[in-house]
Amino acid sequence: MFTGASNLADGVDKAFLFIFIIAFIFIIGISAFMIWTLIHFSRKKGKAPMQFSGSMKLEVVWTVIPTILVLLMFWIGWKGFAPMRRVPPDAMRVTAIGRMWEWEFVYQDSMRSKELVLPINKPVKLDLVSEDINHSLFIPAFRVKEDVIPGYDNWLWFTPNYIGDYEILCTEYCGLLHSAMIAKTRIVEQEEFDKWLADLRTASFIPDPEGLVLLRGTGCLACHSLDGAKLVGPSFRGFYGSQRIVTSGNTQKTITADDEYLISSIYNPDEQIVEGYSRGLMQSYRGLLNESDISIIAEYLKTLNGENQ
Ligand SMILES: [Cu+2]
Repeated sequence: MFTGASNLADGVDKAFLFIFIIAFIFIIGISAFMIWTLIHFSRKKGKAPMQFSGSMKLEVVWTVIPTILVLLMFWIGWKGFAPMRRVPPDAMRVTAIGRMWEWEFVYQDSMRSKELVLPINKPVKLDLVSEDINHSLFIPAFRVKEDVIPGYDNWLWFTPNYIGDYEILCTEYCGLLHSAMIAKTRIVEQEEFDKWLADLRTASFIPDPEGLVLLRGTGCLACHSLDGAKLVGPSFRGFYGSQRIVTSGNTQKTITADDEYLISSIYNPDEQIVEGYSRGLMQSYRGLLNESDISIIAEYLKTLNGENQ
């Protein structure tokens, strides 16, 4: 009947369905009784109301039945919840990092991936780490959701049991691009997973350019793309040496994107705003990036200009 894609989905769905059916019966029953009362005791019919007080039978009925129902809800809910906090000892460990505004997954030996690739039918424990503010990791298809809080060791686990691609969402409002904080989990056969992991290992042995490491580590890439896509701020692609129209105070002018402009944009981001973008969205990175960091970034940005330069 349901198509949850993890071992935990069944327990969650059963509790949900049970509570839903009871709520449904009650809303229909109560509404029907209210409508019947309105019609039956209408003033036009001229029925005299009956007066009475106290009914042991009624008191017992409306105490005992709801008590049984909520105890059943608790029991069914508990049976779905308890396994979520019992991790199998052989579970594979992956660290899930949340930051404004992306997810990153770290496999053994600090291999990093933007996509959570997992082998089918193998339990996995995700250690949840936030690098900035509160986030919450939610994989609807697996029926798992847990807060990702800075400085707090939260985790979740599940065993994926269907091959496929599923969405990972952030479900704790975390600022401007919260709604874009989406990643993918891909459940594959064991052999395909082994191959993917081996490729990831190979890729992580080729060191990234130092400038890229700085950009990534400082969180620049959440707002500035490397591929020309327009995010919160202008893309880094084709940036270096380009002519751009900026607003400084009330005056518009055309400037060349050079070292000086780069330093000014990083330390005083609101001073010169590129046409089509908004003021007040970027903090100053003075103290986080020094001038030698910026010249390393500048060297890296030059390599992003492709054939144009
Ligand atoms: Cu978030």
